[in-house]
Amino acid sequence: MERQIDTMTFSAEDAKKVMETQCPFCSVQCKMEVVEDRSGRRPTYQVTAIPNKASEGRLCVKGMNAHQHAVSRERLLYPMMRLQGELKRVSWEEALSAISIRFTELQSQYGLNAVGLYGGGSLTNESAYLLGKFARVALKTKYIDYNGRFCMSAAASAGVKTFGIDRGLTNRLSDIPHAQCIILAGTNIAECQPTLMPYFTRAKENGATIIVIDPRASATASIADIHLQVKPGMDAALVNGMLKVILDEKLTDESFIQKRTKGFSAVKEHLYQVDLEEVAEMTGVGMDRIRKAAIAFGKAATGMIFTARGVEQHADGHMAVRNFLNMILATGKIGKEGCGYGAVTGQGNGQGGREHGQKADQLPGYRLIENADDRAYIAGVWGIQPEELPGKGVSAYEMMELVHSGDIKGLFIMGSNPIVSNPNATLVEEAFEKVDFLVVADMFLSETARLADIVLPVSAYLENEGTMTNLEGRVLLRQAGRPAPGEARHDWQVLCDIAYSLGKEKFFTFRDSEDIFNELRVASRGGIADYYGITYDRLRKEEGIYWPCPSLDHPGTPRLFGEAFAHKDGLAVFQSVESESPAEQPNDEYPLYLTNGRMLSHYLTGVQTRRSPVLAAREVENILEIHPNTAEKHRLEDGALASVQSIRGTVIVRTKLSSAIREDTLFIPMHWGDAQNVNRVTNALLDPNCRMPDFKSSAVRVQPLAEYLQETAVSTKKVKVE
Ligand SMILES: Nc1nc2c(c(=O)[nH]1)N[C@H]1C(S)=C(S)[C@@H](COP(=O)(O)OP(=O)(O)OC[C@H]3O[C@@H](n4cnc5c(=O)[nH]c(N)nc54)[C@H](O)[C@@H]3O)O[C@H]1N2
Ligand SMILES: Nc1nc2c(c(=O)[nH]1)N[C@H]1C(S)=C(S)[C@@H](COP(=O)(O)OP(=O)(O)OC[C@H]3O[C@@H](n4cnc5c(=O)[nH]c(N)nc54)[C@H](O)[C@@H]3O)O[C@H]1N2
Ligand code: SF4
Ligand SMILES: [Mo]
Repeated sequence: MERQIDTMTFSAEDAKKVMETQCPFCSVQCKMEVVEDRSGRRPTYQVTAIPNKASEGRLCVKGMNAHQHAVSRERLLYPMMRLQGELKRVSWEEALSAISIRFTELQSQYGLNAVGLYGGGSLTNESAYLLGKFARVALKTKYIDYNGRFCMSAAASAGVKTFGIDRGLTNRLSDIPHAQCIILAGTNIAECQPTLMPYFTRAKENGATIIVIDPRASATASIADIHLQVKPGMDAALVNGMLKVILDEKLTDESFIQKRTKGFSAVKEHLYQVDLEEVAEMTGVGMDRIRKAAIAFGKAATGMIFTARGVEQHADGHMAVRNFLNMILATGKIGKEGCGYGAVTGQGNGQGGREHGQKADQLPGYRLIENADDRAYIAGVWGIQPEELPGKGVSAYEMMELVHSGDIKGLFIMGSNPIVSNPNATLVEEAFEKVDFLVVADMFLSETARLADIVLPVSAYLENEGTMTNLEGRVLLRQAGRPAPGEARHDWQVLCDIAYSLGKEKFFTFRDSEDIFNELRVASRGGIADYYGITYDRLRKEEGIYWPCPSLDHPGTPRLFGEAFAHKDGLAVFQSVESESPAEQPNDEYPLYLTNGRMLSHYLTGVQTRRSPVLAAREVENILEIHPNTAEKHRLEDGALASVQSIRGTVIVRTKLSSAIREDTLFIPMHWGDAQNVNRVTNALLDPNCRMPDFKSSAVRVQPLAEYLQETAVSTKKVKVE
């Protein structure tokens, strides 16, 4: 029953392969050439940056070594199925038929919504689009969401509410050097999008003031003129303080506010109640520093604000971003050169991945699944009746809760390692241990794949052609350079194959990724993220095209909001924001804040970067960044193993003393699983506006590991005796 698909062949005489590609990791999507030479005893690889408009010919250490994971011996080469408790090799035919039989059984016994899908922002636009279509057309389930919920949901929903559109950067990167003041809030570009740093240093050379807002003096803070070392989760309050100063100093742009926005009077009213001294107390940032930063931003003729996960991954992440947007609007710094906002998108296709239907409430082109016109349009493109489309499902972590409670009985995961990346990871682990049927499509046996009933091997970036949309909203075509190893297939092929065995082949007759893109173009046509005018041919000739691009002769839209915002009335919307503290405050038992984030050489849960020997060797285990005074107080020496506990769980990490962090705050990177997984500790409280978890502020205690083990041994003994 297997479909015949054209596959690329790799002829023996083809000893030297020159592959033009894009880095599989972050949202910059740096272009590079990888030369594979198989003429010697062992293949060798040479990587060279290709000049392009985003990275301007730079690569960071992850990009330089990305090919190592793609050619790793740990790649999955054939499908596997759990038989007598162990994952064993099976044929594609066996795997596909088992999947369709089990999904069909579960759905006929428990209803269509007994099966859920979980996608990712590393997938190409084509695969992300097809996953959304597969959920709604092949499985007819409402349960689909993706890892971008943890990444972009706060900034995306804030952009939609304030501007009427969510595109990571409102301008192209080349605007940055023209900004005279730049705020970098909760964004560590030096480690997370390193090839973008020269844009900021160039702005500084041009005289810009750089303001960094971060509880740590991060690598990015090294270029700051003003560093506001805020308490975790207090960004919204800090901006209230800054806005108050801007208002008091009459640095608002009244004509812009009047002509281009609405809702300012309520914000003004609200700011009258704000007391700068209280803000300083709440945020841990001195009044003079708040004033200095606010005046620098307010007075600058041009300016930009960038936020990332430090601001956004909180239960008030949406509102915190909206307050930064209030500051942009109040000072009229948008829609012109050197002015604008950037939600620094995370994953390689974190932008495109959030536009075309992987989200619980969404249809392609940012259409909404609960909007009757949007449903009718997409049903027409897909050749079904609008009534056949399911309604909206729930967010990523809420899906995990439904798996845990047994409401979702079968789960299909493509491009994520949720067991490590979800907050409150212990619940997810328990959920996956008891779920009836788990299918994972991955390149490696990740922590999540280890628990699957069926594992499907997929192609890597060097092998899989498709489009990716970078953080600027620029659509780029990534070519395939080599065949997938073993029996691995492309994500989109896997989806077509399962649809075929479910008897839904007539909706999934695609022969290549361009075919899918052509359907996506039509599905997005007239939507907010309109790709209709973008074709593979154009992408081959032009160096990427900024959406919206509604027609074949449209040049694309590098800068948004020059004349009007995307709301029907053309106006941007102010929103007054309360200064709230995070739900979990330090107390006697858990006296410290814990936040978390990234380090340069690893990527997300490390499934890929740990398979790259050069990257793996740079950071072999997880660490705890702790201020020397705090370490002393808690009897910890540099290099000692420590346990960090919240009410949810414990993580074990090696102490690294650092005076760059606040004394009341700990920082642990997110790249490790199992006992080193910081998400065993993090808080799954969700933002009511966008369902972003409160990843970056938990109350914890810390102690030497030996002490912790002794205590737990005593308490387990006690339990046993009782
Ligand atoms: N090397 C590397 N690069 C990556 C990734 C990776 O895993 N590794 N992942 C990619 C992805 S998917 C993403 S989403 C991006 C993430 O990019 P970033 O959001 O820049 O990364 P983080 O390290 O999570 O957080 C940024 C900073 O926020 C600070 N922070 C923590 N809590 C708070 C707070 O309450 N307020 C403020 N203002 N700051 C706070 C942290 O100290 C940290 O320095 O990076 C992308 N690039
Ligand atoms: N504590 C804490 N937790 C966090 C965060 C944080 O800052 N702090 N950040 C959150 C953020 S912003 C994000 S984006 C998430 C990400 O977390 P995850 O969604 O777990 O992302 P990855 O670790 O990249 O896992 C991707 C998996 O998909 C595989 N993969 C890569 N490319 C492809 C592909 O093209 N196709 C398929 N089928 N598989 C592929 C990889 O091998 C890997 O196993 O983590 C979130 N979790
Ligand atoms: S990780 Fe990001 S900055 Fe580094 S090479 Fe890849 S795309 Fe470029
Ligand atoms: Mo992310």
